Amino acid sequence: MDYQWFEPGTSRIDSGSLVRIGGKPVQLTINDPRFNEQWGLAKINAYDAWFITQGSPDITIAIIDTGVELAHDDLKQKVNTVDDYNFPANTDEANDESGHGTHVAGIVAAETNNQLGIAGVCPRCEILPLRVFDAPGQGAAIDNIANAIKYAADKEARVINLSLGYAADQACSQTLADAINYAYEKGVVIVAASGNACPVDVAFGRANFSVAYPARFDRVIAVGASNPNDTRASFSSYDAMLDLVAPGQGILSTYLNNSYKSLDGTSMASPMVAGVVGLMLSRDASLSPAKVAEILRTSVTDLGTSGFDQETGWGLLNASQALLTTVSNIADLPPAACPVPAEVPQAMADPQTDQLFTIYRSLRDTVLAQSALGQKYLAIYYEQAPTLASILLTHDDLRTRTATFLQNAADEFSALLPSSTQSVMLSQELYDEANALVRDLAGAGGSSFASDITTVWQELHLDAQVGSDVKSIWNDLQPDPPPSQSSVYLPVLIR
Ligand SMILES: [Ca+2]
Ligand SMILES: [Ca+2]
Ligand SMILES: [Ca+2]
Repeated sequence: MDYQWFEPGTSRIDSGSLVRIGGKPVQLTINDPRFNEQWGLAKINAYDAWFITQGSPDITIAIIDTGVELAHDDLKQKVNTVDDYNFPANTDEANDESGHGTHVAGIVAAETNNQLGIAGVCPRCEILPLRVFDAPGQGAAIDNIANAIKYAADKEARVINLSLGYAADQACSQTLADAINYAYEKGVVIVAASGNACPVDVAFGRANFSVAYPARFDRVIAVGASNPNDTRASFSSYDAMLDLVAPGQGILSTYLNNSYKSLDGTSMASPMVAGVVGLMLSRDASLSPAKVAEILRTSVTDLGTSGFDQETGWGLLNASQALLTTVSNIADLPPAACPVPAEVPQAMADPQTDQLFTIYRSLRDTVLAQSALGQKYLAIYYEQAPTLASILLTHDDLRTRTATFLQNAADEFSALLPSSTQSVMLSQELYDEANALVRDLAGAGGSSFASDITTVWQELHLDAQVGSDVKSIWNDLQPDPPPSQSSVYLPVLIR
């Protein structure tokens, strides 16, 4: 049976359930060829929701991220290219060089029923791309994120998606809190990722799962990731500050160079909620942020233990139920302010692993972040970090081997640091250990993870470099001049 793609308003709702038109079950034919791979849309009842509304171009959803690939065939009709902005570069074009923001944007509102790629949660909503991340693999300055939040509110975006953040045991930012209050008081609904476990922390058994900033603020809806089994995705951060979960594992969406990619992360769960909020506001533009949060809270599908629980919050996002739920007037939440009154366990530390962390952080900041090649590898690492964390959390042997490898390779990595004059040869033993580990990690992840990690490993050609000085290997690999230094970065990124 083929049915047309309904214009909004052609179907009716009665007493809380979908009406069958002409007494027959009505179907929407979604012709996006990869729609069937979008398990998350089925989980949140997006299909049922689209009988009620498919969204309105009057509702703008700001994506504060790495930018959006503006020319992507499944997005280009949907992006606002008048008001888009690149904050670190101070230019009026928020194109994406990393892929993350393009992926997030497709989840929210990819062009739907265009016989191409995927469908978006809010098919007719508008996307406003705001770029706050610098070069691929680099961070985002808090000032830029705060400015982007205020800018989105000034441009009358009704929803802001923040698939970014930093760990809850880092200092609370009042600048960020002020920007959130500014947008909230203008009626903007702010949705953010709860955070992902950091693989290096996981490897050493000291992962911090507390809900990250800015999701931690009450006025920001904190979204964790669920998996196809309706349980918390293993990498997904949670505590009493979590609001709800949405599908965030194996999520297919738009990606760089007009492509599509499947990724894991609370970064993928947050835009599911942002898209549903877009649908809610398309139906009733008068909803306040407080009302939206209350409707989301009361319309979820409960998971885990009955009622609120820390791992899945209120429960699983339910798009159609959210559109059928109404609430009476509800007061605004008190302003976001630092510190957030909630206990955050400090990461368990011991001097030996602290020393290793110092080496790997320096490697990230003073070596990898300083070259185009290093940035490319960092971007891939950030993107695949939730999958890597998930593998390490579920495979004890791989977790132990990763920690052992990071310990064994510390001398080699230290030799790469600018402060080092040490010459360290890459040994056959270390190469073999790394090779076996990469192979086994690749085998434990999905195809997108396996493909990324294998590609990087092959590109490094380390098999031909055994016996060479590790510093000269790296210098030979990256002839690019170092990029200019820029502002202060968030210490941990949810990506
Ligand atoms: Ca499409
Ligand atoms: Ca919150
Ligand atoms: Ca529950």
